[in-house]
Amino acid sequence: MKLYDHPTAPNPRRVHVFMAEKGIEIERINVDMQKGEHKTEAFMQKNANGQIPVLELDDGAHISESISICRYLEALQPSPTMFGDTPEDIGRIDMHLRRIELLLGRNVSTSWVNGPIVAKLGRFEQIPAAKQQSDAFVNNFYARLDRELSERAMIAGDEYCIADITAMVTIDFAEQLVGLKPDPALTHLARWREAVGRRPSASAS
Ligand SMILES: N[C@@H](CCC(=O)N[C@@H](CS)C(=O)NCC(=O)O)C(=O)O
Repeated sequence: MKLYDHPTAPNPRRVHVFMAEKGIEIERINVDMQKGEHKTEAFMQKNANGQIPVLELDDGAHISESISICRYLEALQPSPTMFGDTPEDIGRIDMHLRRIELLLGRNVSTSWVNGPIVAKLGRFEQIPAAKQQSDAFVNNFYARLDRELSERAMIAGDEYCIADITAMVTIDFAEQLVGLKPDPALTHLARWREAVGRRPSASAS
């Protein structure tokens, strides 16, 4: 197998952290996004979205979407589980994962697209009202996570899982590149971030 990715991009980071948790190693192919390698015709054959990461299987098939790649790897190597192993755990973890991706991730993405870094690229019309709304959503979501983390150790329960990986990567991206740092007064969220950051997988790149 080969993983087409980039050492510092956030979506590939989810797969890197997941692989580190599982002790999985895969040959990496660095896609130079500055040079637009992810938009070439050859790359679009691998992923019609023109995005990384993409997993190339030994038979030449391709799987893109970070979570789909993680699910494929989990099916190959179930232990230690990151998606749950009982019906209840699987449902609960998936619920939290979807909330992180569809609510937090989507709004961080709106703030990113309408923020100063992307504005300089001139690729998207800037909509300041959308950014104002998504910034507020993200800050409210941080407060909600803080309340939830006052009652349990990790995002989806007491065990570390794929929802923690996705939340950590999304929040780090929001903090470092979108200017959406969680308020330090959210002490439960800060405690959780410290705990997930102490895991060796957190620095996988
Ligand atoms: N939903 C995809 C998103 C992938 C994605 O947005 N990747 C970024 C790098 S972090 C990318 O390739 N951006 C270039 C583009 O969208 O043109 C996933 O979860 O893997």
